[in-house]
Amino acid sequence: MTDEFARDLLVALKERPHRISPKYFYDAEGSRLFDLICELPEYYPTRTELGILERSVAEMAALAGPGAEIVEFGAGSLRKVRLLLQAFDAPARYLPIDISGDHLRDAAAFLRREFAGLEVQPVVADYTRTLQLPPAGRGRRIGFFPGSTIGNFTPEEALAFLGGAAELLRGGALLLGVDLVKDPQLLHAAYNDAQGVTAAFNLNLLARANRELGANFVLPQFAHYAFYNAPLQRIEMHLVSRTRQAVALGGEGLVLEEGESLHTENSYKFTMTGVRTLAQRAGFRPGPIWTDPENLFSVHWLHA
Ligand code: AVJ
Repeated sequence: MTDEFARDLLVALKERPHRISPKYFYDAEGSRLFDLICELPEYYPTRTELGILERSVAEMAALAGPGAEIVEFGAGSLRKVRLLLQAFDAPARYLPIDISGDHLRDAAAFLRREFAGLEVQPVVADYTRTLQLPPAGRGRRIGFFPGSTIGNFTPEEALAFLGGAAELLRGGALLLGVDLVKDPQLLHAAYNDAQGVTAAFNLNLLARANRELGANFVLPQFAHYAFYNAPLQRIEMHLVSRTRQAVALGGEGLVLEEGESLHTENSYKFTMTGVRTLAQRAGFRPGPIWTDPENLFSVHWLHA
């Protein structure tokens, strides 16, 4: 990961526009900051999705049927999948897929203790690439991709990911959590919180480069800049250079001009019909949609 980070950051600084994958946010400190984001008053997605799952998990369990196995793309917080495991009828197996083996082992140990009789089979893999899963059991295979993580993909990547998931889950379904298009002011606030946690999360990318790669980014010389790009239906996060400055990375010297930006994340927002159309093109048959009273967030049942 460190080598890949060094290589990608160097490429990001040399090419224009400067851009890097948001996957590099998530070292231990970045994951801690993301957990704090999820608790912010302005950041509605986590609590809204949890509310939707709590209200509708019985219906989801009925659709899944007995002895289902849950395949989670990215082993995120255990809170969400725990709701499914508690409500489903004798779930047979839980297969969390994550690139972090440590995180997976911790999560697996925890759930094995909590759900006796549940087989937990972690898969250390990058779920954005082609996946090999252990042979399916007898129950239906239900994919779980919450948190609107799909919003980090470009539309082409999202289609490719969903196409792969549809094949992997054939005969079962995908439970997909998606953030919705809404008042731009609400979107803007969710990525520009008053306490500056999102700014710290964004800047942690440079702090991480200083820690891991021996880079010399001066954090106060960079501004967190997040805005809603309405025509592209996405929040964009950038780190904008406040001055002309030199950066040393991997024995190379680079210059950032005043106002130059490093694009660190896209977070696409969707309409409900947009999700259904995309899912259909990827080989799913769209099923029920659950949402909150304010239509902030949506959870989709997609038949594979
Ligand atoms: C984890 C990708 C769903 O896009 O809202 C939160 C990440 N970035 N605040 C999102 C994030 C800034 C989050 N996802």
